[in-house]
Amino acid sequence: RRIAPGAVHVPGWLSLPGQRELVRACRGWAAGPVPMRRIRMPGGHFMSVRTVCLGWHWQPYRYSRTAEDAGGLPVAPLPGWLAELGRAAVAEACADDPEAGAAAEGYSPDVALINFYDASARMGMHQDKDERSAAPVVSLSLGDSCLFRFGTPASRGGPYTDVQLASGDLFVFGGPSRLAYHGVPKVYPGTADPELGMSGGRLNITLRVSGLKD
Ligand code: MD3
Ligand code: FE
Repeated sequence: RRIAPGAVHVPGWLSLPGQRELVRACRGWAAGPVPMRRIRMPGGHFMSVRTVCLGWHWQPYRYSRTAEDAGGLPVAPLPGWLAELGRAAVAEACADDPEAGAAAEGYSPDVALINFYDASARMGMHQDKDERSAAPVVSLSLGDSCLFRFGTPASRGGPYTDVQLASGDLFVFGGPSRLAYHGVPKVYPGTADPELGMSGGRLNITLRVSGLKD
């Protein structure tokens, strides 16, 4: 399960009922005050992934409490139960690799980014460095499987490890892997369990510590 120092993949971590609950919650958040939508990059292009944020609003390359790109509305709060799930996730990953999280009891994410991938959505190789904290990132996958490409912190151009992420999988990125390049080059349509209650596509929830104060 340890892909690299600080990077732990736990296939099938979420039960099917647990996944169904998260899918339902995502559906609610997607219709929230700041609805799920494609984020505009500074150069004018729109991401192919659709995103909704909880706790803090993310726009490249900063966090704010309000969505300046959606009428300045305040972002919905991050529910306590979701932060609690993040703590359990980090504790699970630490069992395999203490570097992934260190003090799981103290893990207190204040941001969730929910990404939706349709069959043609992709995410290019990037680093997540808008957070002012070294705390780990927790990733939960739902729906269709994808190809996840995991690199190193040193170079965008590889070497890479390719991993399939399926519904219910947990991935924790901490310690030396926190600034590793990563991306999603491909989604595999029609691979989700019909029992999930999704009508196609892939959801990914990431939990993060912004390091910001109100
Ligand atoms: C490695 N999301 O939201 S999850 C992102 O599946 C993002 O939606 C992808 O990359 C997705 O920024 C990949 C895996 C992931 C998430 C955050 C990371 C890997 C990470 C942060 C640091 C290192
Ligand atoms: Fe990322």
